[in-house]
Amino acid sequence: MEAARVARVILLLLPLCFLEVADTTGINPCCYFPCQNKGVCVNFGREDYECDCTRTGYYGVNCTLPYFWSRVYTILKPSPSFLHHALTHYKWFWDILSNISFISDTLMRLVLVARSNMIPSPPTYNSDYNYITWEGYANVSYFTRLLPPVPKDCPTPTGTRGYKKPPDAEQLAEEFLLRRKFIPDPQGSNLMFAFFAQHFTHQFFRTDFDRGPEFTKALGHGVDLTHIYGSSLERQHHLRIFKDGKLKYQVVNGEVFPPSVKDAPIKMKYPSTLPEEKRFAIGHDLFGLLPGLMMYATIWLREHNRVCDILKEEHPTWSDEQLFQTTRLILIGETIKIVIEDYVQHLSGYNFKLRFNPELLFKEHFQYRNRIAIEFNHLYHWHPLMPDTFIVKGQEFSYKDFLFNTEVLLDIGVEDLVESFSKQRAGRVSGGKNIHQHVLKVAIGVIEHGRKLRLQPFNEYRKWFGLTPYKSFQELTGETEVAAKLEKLYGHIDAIEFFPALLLEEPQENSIFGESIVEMGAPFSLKGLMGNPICSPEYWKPSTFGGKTGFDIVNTATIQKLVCLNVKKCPYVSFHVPYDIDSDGERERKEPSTEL
Ligand code: ACD
Repeated sequence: MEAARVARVILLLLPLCFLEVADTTGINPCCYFPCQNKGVCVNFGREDYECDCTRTGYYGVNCTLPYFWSRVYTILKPSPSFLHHALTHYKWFWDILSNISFISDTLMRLVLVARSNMIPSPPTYNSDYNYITWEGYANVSYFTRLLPPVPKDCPTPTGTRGYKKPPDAEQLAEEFLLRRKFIPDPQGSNLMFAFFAQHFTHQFFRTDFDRGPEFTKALGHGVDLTHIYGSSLERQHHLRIFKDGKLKYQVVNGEVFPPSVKDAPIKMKYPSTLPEEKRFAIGHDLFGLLPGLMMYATIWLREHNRVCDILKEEHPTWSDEQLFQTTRLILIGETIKIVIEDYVQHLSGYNFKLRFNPELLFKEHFQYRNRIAIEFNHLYHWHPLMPDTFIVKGQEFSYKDFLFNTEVLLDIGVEDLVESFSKQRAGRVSGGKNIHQHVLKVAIGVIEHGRKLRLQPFNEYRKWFGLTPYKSFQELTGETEVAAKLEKLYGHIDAIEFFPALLLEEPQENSIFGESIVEMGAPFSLKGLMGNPICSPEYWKPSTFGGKTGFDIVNTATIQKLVCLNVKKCPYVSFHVPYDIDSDGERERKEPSTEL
C-alpha cells in the first residue's frame, strides 16, 4: 500500500521537473490532472490521490495501461483527421454508398452511436461540484458539464500550468479575435445559415445571467421549440388563439406576421423607444433583436398554422388543444430533420449523406434524454459568422441600423429577406481575428465566464474527446506569429483556455471549423437531437404526429420546403451561397433552381 502511494507521488512529480511552478508541496494532486483516459481523480489529503479507472478500458496508477481490447481499438481506430478528409473528399464514392441503403444506414448508425456514446447519460457534473452528486443530476436549472471544475485550491486557474493570472480577457479578444478584414467561410455558409444557427440554438442556450453563467433558463435541455411557443404555459397561452390549434398572428399587406405585444401581452426585450404596435410578440423574448431571427420566427409561425389546417382537415373533431399539441410535435420533428439533413450536412462539408432516421438506434442502448452542457454552450458562440454589414435587397445596413429594426421584416417581407440572407456570405468561425467589433463583447463575456466556471484547460478537453493534446501553440494555430504571442501570454500550451483555443485553432482544409469544434460539437449535437423523446420507439410512429400525413411532413421536411410552403413566391433558399467556391475562395457555379 505504502509502495503504491510512493509510486503515485513519484509519477506525479516526475513531469514537475519541467514546470515553471516552483513550490509543489501541499498542492492538491488532482490539479495535475494525472488520470488519463477518462479516469476519475480522487485526492486523499494534499499528498495522495487515486485514479478510478473503472470501465475506462485502462488500468494502472494513472489509467494509462490499456487492456487488450483497448489496445486493439486504439490501433484500429482511424484518426479524426483521416476520417474528416475521407468524408469531405471522394464525392463519387460517397454518392455510390449513400444510394445503397443497407450501407448508408450502417454508416449513419455508426456515426450516431460513436458520437452519442461520448456524452455521459445521465449527466454527471455541474459547475458547483467536482465530484458526482445527486444535486448535480437532479437540479436541471444548471448546465451540466463534461469535465468537473478545476479544484479551487490549484496554484493556477487551469491547474498547475501557466500563470497565476490569466491574460486580460479584453486584450486577448482584441488582439486575437477581433476582425481586421472579413474572412468569408470557405464552405460558402450564408446568413440564412447563421440566423438559423442563432434562432435554433437559443431555445436551449438561455443562460440565466441573473443567477450566474452556470445556470440556464431553458429547462427542456433540447429541441422543445420554446423559442416558438414560449418557455412557460402562461406565455404559450398568450401566444395562442385557442381555435383550431393556431398561434396568434397579424396580417400586414396581405402577409402573416407575429402578433404585436398589444394582442399578445408578453414580455419582450425591445428598446423603450419602440412603440408597442411595432413590437412583435413571439416565444423567445430576445428575438426582436435581429430581423433574421424575426424572419425565422415568422416562418415557423406560418408553418405552425399551416400544419394546423392540414391536421384539422383530417381530424375535424379534434379539439384546439389536440391540434396544437400534435402540431408542436410535428414541428419538433421537422426541426430535427432539417437540422440533421440540411444544417449539419452543410456545416460538416461531408459528401456522405447524413440521414435522420430514429429507427437506426432502436436496437442500440441509447438513452432518450439530454442535458445541455456548458462546454457545448461555449463552443457554440459562433460570432465570426456575422458579417460587417447586412445587405438586404441591395440596401446595406450597419449593426446600429439593423438591430431591433422590426420594420425590415414588414417592409421587405420574408421572401426577399430569405433570398438576401441566402446570398450573403457568413464569416469563417475558426482561425481567429474574425469577430466584428460590434459583437466582440460577447466573446469577452464567454472568456470571463469560462474562468468563473473554472473550465479545465483546452488540452484536457482534447484528451476527453479522444484527440491528441496539442504540444505547442504552433501546432494549435498552424502558424508561428500568433503562436509566439499566445505562448508569451499563456506560458504553456496546457494552460490555454477552452473557448479561445476553439476559435484560434487552425481551420481544417477549406473548412469553417478547426478539428476540435467538429469533434467536440458533433457528440453534443447528435446526442441532443436523437435524445429527443420524439425519436424514441414509444413516440416515433405515425399516430404521434396525427397519422401518416403528419408523419410524412416530418419525414420530408427540408429548409427549402419550410420556406417555400409559407411564402407566395419561392425565393432562393439554402444554407450555402448560390455558387460553389474554389480553393482560392472564388465563385464557381451559377444559381441552382428554386423549385421544390
Ligand atoms: C458528425 C456529423 C458532422 C458534425 C459536424 C460538425 C459538428 C459541429 C458542431 C455542432 C453542429 C451543429 C449542432 C446542431 C445541432 C445541435 C442540436 C443540439 C440539440 C440539443 O461527424 O458526427
